Formats: sequence, structure tokens, C-alpha cells
Amino acid sequence: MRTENGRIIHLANYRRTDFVLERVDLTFELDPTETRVEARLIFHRREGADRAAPLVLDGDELSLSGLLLDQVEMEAGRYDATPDSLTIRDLPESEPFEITITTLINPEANTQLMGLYRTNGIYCTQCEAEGFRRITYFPDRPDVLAVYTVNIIADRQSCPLLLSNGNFLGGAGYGEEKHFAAWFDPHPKPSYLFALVAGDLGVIEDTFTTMSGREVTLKIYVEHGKEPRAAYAMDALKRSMRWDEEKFGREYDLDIFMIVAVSDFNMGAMENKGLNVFNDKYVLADPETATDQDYANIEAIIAHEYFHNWTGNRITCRDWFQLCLKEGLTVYRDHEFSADQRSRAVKRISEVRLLKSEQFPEDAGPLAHPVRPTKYREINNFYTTTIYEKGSEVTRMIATLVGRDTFRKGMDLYFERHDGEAVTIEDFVGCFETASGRDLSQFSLWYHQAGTPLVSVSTAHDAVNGVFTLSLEQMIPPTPGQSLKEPMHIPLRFGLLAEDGSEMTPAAVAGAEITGDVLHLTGRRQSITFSGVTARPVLSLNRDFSAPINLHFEQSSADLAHIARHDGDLFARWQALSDLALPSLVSAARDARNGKKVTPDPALADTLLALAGDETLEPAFRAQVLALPSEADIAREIGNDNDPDAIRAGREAVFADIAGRDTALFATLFARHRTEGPFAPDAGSAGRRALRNAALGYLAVAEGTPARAVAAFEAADNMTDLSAALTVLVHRFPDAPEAAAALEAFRARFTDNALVLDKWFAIQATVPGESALDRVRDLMENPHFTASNPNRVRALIGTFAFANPTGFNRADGAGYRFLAEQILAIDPKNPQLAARILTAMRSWRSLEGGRADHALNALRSITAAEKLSSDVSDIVDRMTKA
Ligand code: B3K
Ligand code: ZN
Repeated sequence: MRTENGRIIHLANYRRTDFVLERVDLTFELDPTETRVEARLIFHRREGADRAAPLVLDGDELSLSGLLLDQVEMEAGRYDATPDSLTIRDLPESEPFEITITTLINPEANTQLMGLYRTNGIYCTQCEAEGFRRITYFPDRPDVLAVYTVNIIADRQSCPLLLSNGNFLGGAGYGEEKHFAAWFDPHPKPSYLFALVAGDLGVIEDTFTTMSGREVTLKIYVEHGKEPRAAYAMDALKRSMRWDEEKFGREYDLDIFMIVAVSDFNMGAMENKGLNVFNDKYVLADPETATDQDYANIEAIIAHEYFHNWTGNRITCRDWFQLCLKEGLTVYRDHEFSADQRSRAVKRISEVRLLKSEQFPEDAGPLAHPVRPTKYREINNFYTTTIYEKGSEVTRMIATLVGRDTFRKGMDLYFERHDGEAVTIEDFVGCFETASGRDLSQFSLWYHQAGTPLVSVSTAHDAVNGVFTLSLEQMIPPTPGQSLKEPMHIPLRFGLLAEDGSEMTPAAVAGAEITGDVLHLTGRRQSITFSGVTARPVLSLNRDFSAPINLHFEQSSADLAHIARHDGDLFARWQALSDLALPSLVSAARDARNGKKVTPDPALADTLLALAGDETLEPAFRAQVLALPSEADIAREIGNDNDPDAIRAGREAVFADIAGRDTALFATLFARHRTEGPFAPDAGSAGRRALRNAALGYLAVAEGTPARAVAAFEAADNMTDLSAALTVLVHRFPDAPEAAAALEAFRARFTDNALVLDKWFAIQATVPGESALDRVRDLMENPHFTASNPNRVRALIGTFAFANPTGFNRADGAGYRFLAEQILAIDPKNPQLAARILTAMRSWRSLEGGRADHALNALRSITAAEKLSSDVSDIVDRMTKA
């Protein structure tokens, strides 16, 4: 178990360290069960610090096996060592002084995957946020920046490869069977960016010439035999490096950039300086085994980790409360990168889908917290969609407020002012205040107030005087620890559409600041008048999702259909369609719950079919049109007293209605958009596959037999089509022998490929309805199920809990009891994984009474357990707090 206590850390208590760390020299003698780590740390006292203050270093499950002061063994009375701290007193007057610490650690036994651990015979580290303290005693906080030298000694045969951060200094033999390598990283960094990898891996190599003409070596290490599957990641890396130079003027700063892919990893990837470590899921791809979504994810995550080199590494966070400083900003940068590489509108739609399905529920539930929190108990639980996705939206809003060019100036200033520093969000925002001359203090509330703002809208048109009035009111809902909120600065992109779909330009506007197409809502209530508007306009508001808010706007179906068909902004067209669909799906859920026949709104089907069939629109967009709001979207719209079975039944009725209205269209889309020839992962081809597979989903329902999905499964020549056909077959016809046969064929074909087997598990974990739980339990007994592999656990248990609303939320509560059991089983081995999966229950309070009671009981059974990690107890406590 973790040795951490339940202490709460407060931003208000931040103070700088008394000691400044100048240099770090680490020597690792690697051994699977007894690795010896020697850390030589050179310190001096900070100016003005209390000279009698002891040096207190962090640890986690450590035991000290040697301690020297300036190379002389320390007397026992001068220090205290516990598993989680080392306190040294009576330090010398003369400075600097050197502390040499020796610890013995057991990588093999490290199932938490934090600190130094082993995965498939490879030594690997993960230090963010507080893993370094599991390697040696250290001032393990992001504002302690130092220059590191790392020596690695290991068995020559099993570890031909010895890697760490920075540039390679040299290597040599070390006795009969061992060898060593030395690395030096000239850029001061916090300990969370430290990395070490040792083992036997294959590699692909390339080079990149930076904008100043320096040649950088690029290496991606993967398991032997998997090298060809790293080619796309390499391509994405080179495009990312070029893009960061072109868009942000950022050049890479070492001689070498390395990525290592490992199969046991708690998250997506990690931006260690010069040595990124990746979950192999986000490196490996080929047409036979990776879907278009996998390719897009690889591109985005490779870019994200690379971009951290400047936003996170060169400029880092002063403390963990500032996490969004690097994460929100870097997500914004990777979003912009993907938008430039692909279709911007379609990219924005998928970002907003993710934001709404993951971040909005978090912000509306017991785990809500500000983008810049003020307290935490377990920092690992703050790598949330609020920090990442909402953090990115806040950055995007700054760009919207100050304009693109000024945003770039602000970023330049940020790099200029703060390179080599550990800073705060105030420092970040300050750069945009300077660059724009705008006061961003009201805007900064976005960092401090949790909860998704609700903006209520009403409009009136006075045709006689040609005045269009827009009334806006904002309300920020109460969230844990914050009941009263101040009005925020909300940038709303908008347009007024004329009857023919063209954009109207009002003669004058009063009541709000308008810059370009952005309306600045700053008051709690604001009334804006547009004059010179003789014909009634249709208001298109929050275009491009310029602000992450909920809109309450009773716009007529006709107006929404008008926007969906005519808006100049493709994103706005999709948004209008989904605003048109939601009320229809909500009332369908209500009817289904009351045993009434569901009568779908024909305006919805007409608009949706018109867009889906519009050959002038890009296929990827039309695929998004066909993807109706999800069951989770409908649940969120209903808000409380949710019955997932009724939501599904209502949605199914609407889906079937659409499927039956124009089967010929779906058949045409399916036939026409088959991608021929060699596979290409580009956005255009991916869009065609997405459209075709969306059509397959409707056809399966309209035709009512598994035949077409079976044929599609058999004909598929890439993983996107194959897994889409399998999903339709298994989800629509779970009991058909064809489904079982296809599942078995798939399993047999990919039995040696863990990443594809994860898909096999996930598809089965999401079979809708009550029976899914039995399937999941059976699959846990399957020989392919490995409880120690986080990807596999997420694919089966995580997917079931997060992505199977009817299966997980069974009315009898068995899904929740199952999850509680699993959390208790995972927690002692891997607390981070357990805590993350447990957040699947974050919206339990919005369920109908019976389910909510079962959910609470399941949560209580977790609380009642004898021993819980701080990760899980933090989540469960917050989720059950009244
Ligand atoms: N910074 C890492 C996440 C670390 C999570 C630690 N629990 C990956 C990323 O956001 O790029
Ligand atoms: Zn990141």
C-alpha cells in the first residue's frame, strides 16, 4: 500500500524550499529485485532562508541504505529516515554541500507502475506526479529544477539498451557481464521529468533538421519485430516538430529525441525530457491492426508529448495546482495541430463531443473542481478532463478574446519571460494581458470557478423598427466547496442568418462589446440590441463552441433546421442538428419510460437525412451527422432521475425511425464510400470509412438481419472496417451464431496482438443490456485476460463501466457491486488504475432512486474496506460526501 497519509495540500500554503538544488548525479545499478540507486545532490541555502532549517526530502516506500555528507558517513543522530521522508539536521555552514543517498528498490515488485518498474523484461520509469520519490529521497516538487547526470549499470545481455534524459555522454564495459552508459541533460528540470529505460528493444531511426539547421536524431524503440508498426508515429513526430516551429517558433533543444513504447502503462504517455515513454497503444499502428481512430490518437498524443518540450518542460509548473498551465495549454496546442492536419470543423466536433461527454458530467457532479484547484488530497486524481479539456478550452477562449495574432505575441512573450522557470497561471495570463492591453481579471474566473456556466437566451424582433434584441443571462451552478459564483467573461461567436442562409450585418449594436464575430458577455444579465435588422434573423450562437457552456435557448425546430442546413460554420451546423435531436431524444426517453409509443419528430429525420446525403459536404462531417447524440448525452440533457433503459429504448426508436425512412440512402452511402486500393490513414479516407460504417449501423437495423454486417466483416481489409462490422454484428445481434463465429474468428486471427485483443474485449464489454455483466464476468476468466495489464483492465472493466450505460447501470445494481469488487481487487496493486476506473460512477446522483441507492451502497462497500489507497479513498469520499 502507499505510505501516503490522507493529508490535504492547500495552494495557500505554498512556500519555496529553504534549499536550492544545484546538481543531481544519479547512478543506477539495475537488478530486477534489488536495484541500487545512489543519488548525489548538491545544495545551497536559499538567500534569506532560516539557516537552522533541516533539509526534508520526500520518499515513498523507501528504505535508506547509506547516507553521506560531503562524502563522509553521517552520524545516526543527525537524520531521521522513514519510508516517506528523510530529514537531515545540523547541516554545515559552508556551502554548497553534497548529500549522497543510497536506496535499494525492487522494480519487479512495483505493481503501481510509479517510480522504477519492470514491464516485459524492460526497466522503465514513470515519475509524474510523485514517482521520483519512490526511487530516491528527493525534494520531489516541480519547482525544484536541476541539471542531471545519470549513470546506468546493467547486465549487458538482457539490457543492451541503457537510456536516460538529455544527450548521450558515453558508455563502456563494466566487469565481465555488465556495461554502463552515462547521460547528461543540460536543461534544468524537475524530478517528474526524469526517465530511465533499460532493456532489449528494437528501434526505428530518422533525423530532423531544425529551423536553425541542427540535425536531431529521432529514435522510436519498440519490442523486437514491431518496428514497422512505429512508422506512422515517426511521421507524426516529424510533422509535430515542424508545426511547432512554424506555428509557435519553437525549436527542439537536444541532439536526440527518443520515444519508448511499453505495454504496461497507467496512462497514455509521458513527456520526460528527451525520452518520452508511451503506452504502446499510442505508438503502434498498421492498417491490419489499427483503426482510423487509433491513427488519429497516435498523431495527437505524439504531438502532445512533443509539444510539452516547451509547454511543460522548458517552462514548468510552480506546484501541482498549476497543472493546467502545462496540460490545458498543451492540449490546446495538440488540438490546433490536429485541426491543421485534418478537417478543422470535424476535429472541433469530436473535441466538443468529448468535452460534453466527459468534462461536463465531471463539472456537474461530486468530483467537480476548478481548472486551477486550491486543494487536493491525491494529485494523481487531478489529471482530469477538467484540467486537460476545460483547461484547453480556457486557453482557446484567450485566443478568441485577444485574437490570433495577439495570442501568438502573448505566447512569444511567455516563452521569452519564463523560459527555464516554474510558473503559475497568473504568470501565463499576465503575458496575454501585456500583449493585448486587456484586463483579463474577470476572464480569469474561468480558472477559479468550477461548474459549466448556463447561459439562458431569449430574442425578440421588432420588424417595424428593424431592431433585434438578444437577452442573455448567465448562471454558474454551485459545485463542491463553491456555492456562490461571480459572472464570468464569456466570449460568444455568433452570426445572424437571413432567410436565404446569408449572413446579415446589423447597422449598429448596443449593449455588449463586440470584436469581429465575438460577443463579450460579461454581466449577469445583458440585453443587446442590433439595429437595421428588418427581416427576422436566425441567431447562430456559440459558433465553433467558442465558450464551454450550456445554452438554454428555446429555438424552434425550424430555426435549428435552418442553421443545420445553411450556416457558414460547419461546426454550427452540427451543433444545431444535435440541438434539434436532443429534445426529440429526451421526449422519446420519457415516452419509453411511461410505456407510451415513441413518435419521433420528422423534422429531425428530414434534416439529418438531407445532410447525410449532401454530396457537397465532406464524408467525415456526414458521419458525425449520422452519429446521434449518445445515451450519455441524453442523460445529461435530462439531468436527473435518469433511467438508462428508457433512454436507450427511446433512442433506439428514433434510430430505427431514421433507418427506416431512407434505407436506399444508407445503401448508397455504404456502397459508394468503400475505400479501394492500398490503405491510407489520411483524414479524407478515414472520413469515407466513418460514413460508410455509420451507414452500416442504420442498415443493420433497417434490414433486421446480420447478413450485411457479416459480409462487411468478411470483406474488410483494414481494422477500421473490420472492427466496425464486428461491433454492429455483436451489438445488434448478440445472440446470433454469426456474432459468436465472428468474435471467435477475430480472436483467433489476432491472438498474438494485445492491442487488437483489447478491442475484442471492449466490443463485448459494450453489448447493450442486462446480459453484458455476465459476459464481462466470463471474459475475466478468459485466458487472454491479464489483470496486471492496465490496457486490458481498462478495455474490459473500464469500458464496461464508462461506455455501457444499460449494462453497467442494471436496475438491480449488480453492475455497481461488480465494479466495487473489482476496485477493491485492483487497488492494492495499482491504486491509480483503480481510482480512475472508479470515476465511472461520478454521475450516480443523477440516476433514478433505485439505481442511485444501489450505487451508493456499492460505494459504501468500498469505503468500508479495511485498507484503501489514498487514490481510491479520495475519490470515494468525494463521491459520497453529502
Ligand atoms: N503528463 C502526463 C500525465 C502524467 C499523469 C500522472 N498521473 C501525460 C501528459 O499529459 O502528457
Ligand atoms: Zn500532457
